[in-house]
Amino acid sequence: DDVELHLRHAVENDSLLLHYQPELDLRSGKILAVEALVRWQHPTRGLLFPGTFIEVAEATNLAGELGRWVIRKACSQFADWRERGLATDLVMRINVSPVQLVSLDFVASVEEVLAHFAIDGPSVCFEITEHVVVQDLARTRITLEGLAKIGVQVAIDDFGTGYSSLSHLKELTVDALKIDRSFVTRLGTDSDDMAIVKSIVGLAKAFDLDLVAEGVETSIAARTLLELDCHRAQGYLLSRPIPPERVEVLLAAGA
Ligand code: G
Ligand code: G
Ligand code: MN
Ligand code: NA
Repeated sequence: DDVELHLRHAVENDSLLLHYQPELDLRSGKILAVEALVRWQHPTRGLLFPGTFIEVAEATNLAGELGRWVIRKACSQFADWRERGLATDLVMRINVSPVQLVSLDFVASVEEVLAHFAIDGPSVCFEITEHVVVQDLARTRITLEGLAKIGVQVAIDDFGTGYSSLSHLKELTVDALKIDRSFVTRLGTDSDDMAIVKSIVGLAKAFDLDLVAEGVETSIAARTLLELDCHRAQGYLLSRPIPPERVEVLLAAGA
């Protein structure tokens, strides 16, 4: 339909763009990573968020192309920051869709992009959601093992909201968990959320995984995370997703 046609045009003509949301160390305020989030500069409707078009891409055969565009763009940006000395220890986090994860040439295509931009595997982390993982566990496992071989990191996004979080930890090679924001937003005032986050901190320790809290909107949530020994955080309190020029200002300031 119309959206599909326009989206295809957007992918082909570079009218998509990436914003980046910083992830901070709550102890030092340093930026540890950024998450690439796609936007569409629509000719008449203005700046569109992925909620309005990712589903269209997934429902058509555009998800693969869109996904490849995002990976290439994020890596190109990252390489540029590296060259300018802005991203020495930074990790670039990139969301990937189910279609990408089950694609047989995904790992090879990632390897090619990394080589092209001279980026080392561990500097890149793909975020997969639990809902995605359950769709084709066997195929997903093969892809994740391939990524592990080339040193690329994988995080389970929206952790805690999926159907079988714990079995995923046993069956998949992952490096990090991102605690779903529904457990984080009211942290410090809601005792159930406190118990849930505490147990996820324990899981991450037991499986030796990096842990990131998303959806940090208040200073009491940030303080509570520190008390719970979860120091990597992302959320509106720290920064909204911002255009690359604004990330550069933060990186240059040594944040
Ligand atoms: O950017 P926003 O804050 O509106 O993100 C909404 C949702 O879209 C999030 O769940 C995010 O993971 C997803 N998303 C953002 N960018 C991408 C992308 O490049 N690829 C995929 N597959 N999902 C994305
Ligand atoms: O599913 P994923 O984690 O990729 O989602 C990223 C989305 O979360 C983006 O749409 C981003 O704008 C949004 N987001 C980031 N920080 C916050 C926050 O503190 N509160 C809320 N409500 N949304 C956030
Ligand atoms: Mn994400
Ligand atoms: Na998430």
